[in-house]
Amino acid sequence: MEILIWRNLLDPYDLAVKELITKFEHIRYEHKARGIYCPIEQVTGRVKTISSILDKMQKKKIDFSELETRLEDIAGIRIICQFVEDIPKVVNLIHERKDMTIIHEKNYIDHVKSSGYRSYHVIIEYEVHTMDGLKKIQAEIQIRTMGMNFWSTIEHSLQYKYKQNIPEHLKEKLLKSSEAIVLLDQVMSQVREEIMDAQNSMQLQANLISEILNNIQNLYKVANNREVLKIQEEFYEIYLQNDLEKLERFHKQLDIISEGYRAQSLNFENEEVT
Ligand code: 0O2
Repeated sequence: MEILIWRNLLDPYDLAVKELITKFEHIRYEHKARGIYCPIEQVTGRVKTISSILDKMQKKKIDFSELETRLEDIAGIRIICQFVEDIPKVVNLIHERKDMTIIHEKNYIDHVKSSGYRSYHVIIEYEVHTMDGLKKIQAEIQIRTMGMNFWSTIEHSLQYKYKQNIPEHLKEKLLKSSEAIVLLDQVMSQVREEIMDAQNSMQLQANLISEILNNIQNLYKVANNREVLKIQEEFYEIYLQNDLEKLERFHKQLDIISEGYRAQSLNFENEEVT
């Protein structure tokens, strides 16, 4: 048996986790920037600890030579969604990607585990560039709602404490609470439209305010100070009214004013050249 240098083995997985988190967070960023609801609420990731790898190898009788092929979750990404309906949307997002190939999927939402565990797993093949060249690795993406995540985090701690031998009375409670999570997710789905509307308006308002303030800041460089001050006062007045439509109208007007100044400064530049 060769000496296994764990750092050499795990470094590409560490890179994959970092890259994948960045990529999924970027999806969130793009949605937010465009004021579109994002099915991804939160992204986390981790490289499995050596002790957890050793435990799983022992449990599943995996030899060191087959470690990277049989252990699919050395690199693990967790995507948390607000609503159950978001989960297939996230799965579709993964299907559409050209930089990750799906190996297989495990649907523990339709096929709940006997423990009560619910989640959707997508196992992907992902390529990382290292000093030694390209390396294809496997990664497990767990997709679940906030409720499902709350349950599995608690249950995971108990599994760790009781080393797979959770007492019966606790198992029962866990199963009951897992069903309660299903109910919670169902109720949240019923008010989903309203929640999404509220969140979209909040995001839209945040984007508008940041664009308006940016415009005012730019105007400050080229326009008359008194005029900019007046615009700023008008903005605060509208802001306090908490009326998204008025804010949108103000944003459009401000755009026209800024355009005017831009055109003026272009004319000025042209005059200088000639
Ligand atoms: P950790 O510490 O999270 O890394 P398989 O041969 O496919 O049946 P495998 O590889 O265990 O066996 O796959 P499975 O069952 O899909 O589990 C993969 C991961 O899902 C687990 O990794 C857990 O993270 C999570 N998971 C699966 N079942 C449960 C469960 O009943 N409760 C909780 N809380 N999580 C679960 P690890 O390595 O077991 O753990």
